[in-house]
Order: sequence, then C-alpha cells, then structure tokens
Amino acid sequence: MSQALDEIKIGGLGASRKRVEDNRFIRGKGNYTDDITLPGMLHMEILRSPLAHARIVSIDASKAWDIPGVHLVLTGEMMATRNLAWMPTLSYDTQAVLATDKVRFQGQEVACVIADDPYIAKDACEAIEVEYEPLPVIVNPEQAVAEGAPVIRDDKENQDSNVIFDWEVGDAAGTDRAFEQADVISKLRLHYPRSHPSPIECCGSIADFNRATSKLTVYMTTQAPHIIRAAVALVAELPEHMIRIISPDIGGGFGNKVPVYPGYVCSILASILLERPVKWIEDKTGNLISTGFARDIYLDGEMALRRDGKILAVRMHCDSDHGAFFSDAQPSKFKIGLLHSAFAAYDIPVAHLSARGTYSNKAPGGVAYRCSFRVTEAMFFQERMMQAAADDLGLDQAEFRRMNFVRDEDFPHRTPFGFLTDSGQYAKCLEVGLKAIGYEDFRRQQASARERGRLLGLGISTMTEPLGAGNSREYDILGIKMFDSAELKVHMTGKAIVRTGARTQGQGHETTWAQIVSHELGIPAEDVVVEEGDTDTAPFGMGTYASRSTPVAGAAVAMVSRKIRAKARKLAAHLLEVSEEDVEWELGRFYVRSAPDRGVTIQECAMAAYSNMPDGMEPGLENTAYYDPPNLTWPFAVYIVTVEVDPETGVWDVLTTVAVDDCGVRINPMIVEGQIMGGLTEAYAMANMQFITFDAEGNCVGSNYMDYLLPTAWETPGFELHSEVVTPCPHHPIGAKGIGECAAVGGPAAFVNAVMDALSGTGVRNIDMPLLPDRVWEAITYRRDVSGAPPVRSDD
Ligand code: MCN
Ligand code: CUM
Repeated sequence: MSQALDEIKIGGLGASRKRVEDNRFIRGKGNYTDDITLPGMLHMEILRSPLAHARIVSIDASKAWDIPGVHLVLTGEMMATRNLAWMPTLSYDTQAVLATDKVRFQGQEVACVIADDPYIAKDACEAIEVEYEPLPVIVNPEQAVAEGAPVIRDDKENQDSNVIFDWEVGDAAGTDRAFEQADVISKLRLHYPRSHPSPIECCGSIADFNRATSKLTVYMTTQAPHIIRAAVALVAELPEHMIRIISPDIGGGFGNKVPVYPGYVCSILASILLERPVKWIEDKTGNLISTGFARDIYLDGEMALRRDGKILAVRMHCDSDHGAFFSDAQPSKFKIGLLHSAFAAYDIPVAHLSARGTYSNKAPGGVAYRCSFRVTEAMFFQERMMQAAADDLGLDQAEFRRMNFVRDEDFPHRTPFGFLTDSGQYAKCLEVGLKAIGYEDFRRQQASARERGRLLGLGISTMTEPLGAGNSREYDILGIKMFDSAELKVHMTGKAIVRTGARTQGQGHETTWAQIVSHELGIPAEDVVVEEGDTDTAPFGMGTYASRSTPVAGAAVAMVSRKIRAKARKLAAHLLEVSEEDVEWELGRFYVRSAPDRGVTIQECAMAAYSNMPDGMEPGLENTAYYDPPNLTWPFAVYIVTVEVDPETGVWDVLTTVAVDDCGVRINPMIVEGQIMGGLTEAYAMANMQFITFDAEGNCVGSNYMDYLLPTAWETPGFELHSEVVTPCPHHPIGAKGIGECAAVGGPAAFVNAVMDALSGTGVRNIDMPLLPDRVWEAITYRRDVSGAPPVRSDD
C-alpha cells in the first residue's frame, strides 16, 4: 500500500490553493515602496516639461533653492558634471535623465527638488523658471520620416534622421514568388494605438546611501531588481556588492516597472549627495504621461491566398513609434521584439516582415504592457488579418483557421519566421470554444437579427505565443543572458524557504512556487515560504516579464527541489541502512523497495541533514539551481466573443466571452483563471475604452483617468473559462507553459473581430482601437474605415 501524500491536500501541483500573499493584502498589511519610511528621509519631486519639443534656453532655480525646507535642486547641468545627464537604455540607445539641451516630449524630466516633504518639493518645482524655445513637433512615424522633419535626436552623433532601425526577417524573395501564385491577396492596414499599463501603484524609489558603510540600498518598484543593480553599478560606477536593490510589494507592474526611469537615478544621486534617504513617489499624471507606454505601431499586412483557403504567404510591414528615446526592453537580437512570432499557430510556407522604428516627440515606449515583447501586436495583427482574409475568400471564420492550423502531429514545427513551436492541440481548443459559444446557433440568430435591423457579431481569436524569455543562446538584454534561478533551503524541521530571481507583482509567486516544492518534495505548501526581490538574498535572475517566471524561474524551483531530493535520498539510505539503489520515492517519503513499510519522511531526512548525516557528507539541505530553458513555452488560446452593436449610437455590448486556454500543466488553476480574467478585462478595456493619444502640438490627450478609463466590475463583461485542454510543455520540468499575458495578448482581436463581424457587409474593413461609440457610429453611418491615429484635434 502506497503511503504517498495526497498532493492536492498538501497544496501541490493542481491545487487551487488560496493566495497566501492575500493574507496581508486584503488586510491592508502589504508593504509597498510608499509604505516605507526611513529615519531622516527627504522627498523628491520632478519638474516635467509642458512642451513636447523645445530648446532649453535657461533654467533658473534660485527661487526654488530659497524656499525653506528645500535641500537640493537637481538640474541636467548638475547631472552632466557627474556624467549622469544621460543614461543607457535597454535597447542600446541613450535617454536623458534630466534634460540639458532640449526637451523631447511632454512630461520629460527637467529638474528635481529634494525637500523635507513632498509638498514643499512640489511647490519648489513650480518656482523653477525654465525658458523654452519651441520647436516643430512630430507625433507619428509619417511625420518622422517626412522631408525636412526636424531631427529629434540631434544629441546623437551620426543621427541625421528620425529613423531608429530598419529591420527585416523572413524570406523576401520566396514571399514575392508566393504572392505571384496567389488567387486572392487580402490586405489590411491597422494601427495598434498607444496603451498604458497604469498599475494602481505608480513607480517610485527610496534611495538610502550610507557613507559610513558605503552601502547604497534602494527600495524600488522594479520587476527586475538584479538588472537594476547591474545598471546602477555600470552607470553610476558604484561597486556592485555595495548596492542592494529591494523590490517590496508591488501594486501591479504589467510591464510598466521594467524600464529604468530618471526618477530612480535622481533619487540615488540625491541620496549620495545629501547622505540621507530620498523618497520619490510618482503621481498618477506623471505615470500616465511619462512612463513606459506600449504599442503605437502601424501595420500594412498582406496575405497570399489560394481560393480554397490555404494561406500561401504573409507579408507584413510595421512602422513603430518609440517616442523620444528607444528605451524598450527587448532581446538584443530583435529590434521589433518578438513581433515575428505572428502566425506561429498557422502552417504557412513563407513569410516576410519588415519593420521601421522611428523617434517622435512622445514619451518613450513601445514595449511594456502584458506583451512579451510585442507579441500582443503580433497576435492582434495576425487575428485581424485572418478575419479579413476569411471575409475576402467568403469562407467561414472558424473553418479558415482550422484548415490552416499547425496540426497536432506536425510538432516540432518551424514557423516561417524561424521560431520552433513544440506542442499544442489547436483544433481541439477551437472545437471546445465553438461548442461553448454555440457557434452554429449564433450564426442563425445573427442572420435573423440582421433581417430585423439588429447587428450581432462574433469574433474569434486563436493564437499561440512565445512566453518565457530564455534560452541564453538567443535571448539576452544588453548582452546579459536570459536564464533564471532558484535557491531552496530546507531547515532541520522540514520547513523551507525558496528564493528566485523573479519578482512577483501580483501574479502569486508566493503561492505557486511553494506548490512546485510540494510537488517535488512532498513538503506541504504551507511549510514553504517564498521570498523574492532582494538582491542581497535572492539568487541572480532576470526578473519577471514576458511571462517568464513559470517557464524559467518556476522550472528552476523544480530543478533545485530535485537536487534537494537527490541528497535526501542519500540521507534516507543512511537512515534506513540500505544502499541508495534500494531506496524508492513516493510523494513525501523514501522507502525500502523490498520492504515498503520501512520508510522515512522528507522531514526526517531534513533533520538528519543537520543531526545525523553519513560520514563524509556535507551537512545541511540547501541548494541553488540556474535554469536555462531549451526553448520558449508556447501556450495556445482561443477567445470567442459575441456582441451586439447599436447602429443608432455605435455603442456595443458584449453578450458572451468564451476563453479556452491551454497553458500546459496548471500549477494553481485558480491563479491561472485569475490571470486569464485579468487579461480579458484589459483586452476588453483596450478594445473598448482606453484612449491615450497626442494632438499636433504633442500634448498628451488622455493622461488622466477621466479620459483613460480603467474598467471596473460594472462595465467588465462576464467570462466563461475552459480548462479541459492540457498539452504539457515537452521541455519544462513540470510541463507548465506561461499564462500571465495570454488573454491580454489574444483578447483584443476577439473583441474587435466581433464588432467588425457585426458590421460585415457594410464595406467597413477596419476601425482602430479603441472602438469608441463615435468611431463605430461613424463607420456605420458613412460606411468607411475609421482610424484613431495621432494627431487628434486638440479641441476634440
Ligand atoms: N501559473 C500556473 N500554471 C501555469 C502557468 C502559470 O499556476 N501553467 C501561475 C504562476 O505560477 C504565477 C502566475 O500563474 O503565479 C503567472 O505566471 P507566469 O505565466 O509565469 O507569468 P509571470 O509570473 O512571469 O508574470 C508576468 C506576467 C506579465 S509579463 C505581466 S505584464 C503581467 C502578468 O504576468 N503583470 C501582472 N499578470 C499580472 N498579474 C497581476 N496581478 N499583476 C501584474 O502586474
Ligand atoms: Cu511586456 S509587459 Mo510583462 O512582459 O512585464
């Protein structure tokens, strides 16, 4: 009789364990950066540029210095004397810390004041007199490359245009040939607008430099503390072992907390100069106007199609607007992130993608926001193109996708852009989704509603996306290879602590990593504490983004647990007085193969590691694992949405949303569902209501929550989730694939496709997100495509 523990009961793999971090969060006992107060702490505020593009004639800070309670005013000029006016970005560009020569976007950091409290600092910012000489403004890629456009980055040698890169991937000649063979060519032009992660907690930092110990401790809202430590060491030329970065609780990241922001750098310098702790907490407007935006990218897409529906080739050209500094975080090899993961779910012989990135007078951005490096755009473009192509061929939306899917038996599959996908059951997921939504029935309802003047629509989005940035052969940021780590210490009573190089921002790592340890060792999850985010204690890792934590750090947790189990086996053999080969494992216990009743628990082995180890064995039960994954993980998802559009007002309501996610083995099904619901909520918000753009003068329109709407429970539709399809990841130690971004990546196209489907037959091919009622109304009324690309009229 097996004496193995019941894995679900101990909170192992597959247990919908309640999130342990919520014990403190729902009691208001979280410890966020702004909750921390240090003795003698001062406060920093940032003066931002009101103009989008202007030469700085002069900065006079004398009145600010005179205000009682002001300790320091930092300007670009002062930063320059310490070689800190500019800093390197995560994409081999430079970014102004505080402006010296020009301001290049509205909201750019111009000066900082450090004072006794934030109110004095804010008042003092207003007392700084800056004289600007306005320059012509660029707010889109077309203007950026127009004849005679002002060169935004005239600070850079040899930069005589606004083009950052021209990049291509795929087979141009082969694609051209395939297009010559096509029966039908389907074309679509799209703009994926700027969107902003807007976590509830803004960015912030507290720098604490101690002259006596030479140690710099920085509490900050970062998703990647070790990378920040390395950046501070390299940029500020401080010794790395004297830098300690601590990410306390983070109130949502969504990619917003990956970049290095000037506020972090200024608070550090101020603390070094003043030898006192300096706190900077960004306000909402500062966050919305200046920190990492996402998307803002245009697509010209074309598909070469055979009459029967076979896709012969895909051609994509993208123009991306990166704002004033190319500061996206992305793997060094790929200028436009993983945009070329587009069409990975479909069996397409040949494809070509060209991408041109340009500067503009907008806040730097492009990547962050539940994106895994532009996968969000890739899947949106793909699924909008799939819908348009099916329409152009007069084929059924579902059937067109099904016939072009990579089939279950075709894995591993090399995509036309060079990725290797390794597993999935695409057709099965689609069947589950169609059944759940009642596809055939809905099509009938839709037709009869049409006859009565009612506009119903159904949108499908099916996609596989690359999650888990790593393997170190292909993925690095600034040359730092992408892998991750876990350290596990099992104490003598069998309780344990696990630390990783990732950093949770709400995803629930404190809950799920313990479940992996439980699965591997049989230690109840409640006996395992998880700690992340302190560079003095956590093993080196690349942080949390690109849904890489489970694929990489989570894998490391499994691997380090296995190392611990291997040592525990030796201890068990010693305790049981048999040879190691005679020892068997079942969850939580080693036993003698020939006498299964004779066994020792993992806790007994732990005690022995400190009190009764065999001669010659190194004491203790601790280890570290660094994990370099062989491939990305490729979750698959089907999102199907039905809507009703009111032709009189352009308002559209979601009727049903069905999600079928296959993210391999689910560690914690409840957390996975939370991730999917959160992602769908964001997808709905992007498709329906979130509008942040720029007028011709470069004023940011929508930099407040009156314009940039966050969906509440009231406007968010219900979601029906399906989990019956599970294709384990073939290379992940526990078969898990990433999930953190799937629904935000695949969701938007489902909502937009549904509205466009409701408008089918009107000749309207596209409405750019967000599908605001006035845009939908304009499309229906004038039977034309509606774009939301900037500039917008400032009197709108
Ligand atoms: N999980 C699981 N089983 C799987 C896959 C994941 O139980 N097969 C669990 C994980 O263990 C983890 C959570 O689901 O607790 C998300 O895991 P994963 O897909 O590995 O993603 P990350 O932990 O790396 O999170 C990053 C991802 C990104 S990049 C953005 S952006 C985003 C997202 O997560 N930001 C978020 N979801 C967020 N959710 C919250 N609440 N807050 C954010 O800032
Ligand atoms: Cu791109 S947003 Mo997440 O990867 O932190």
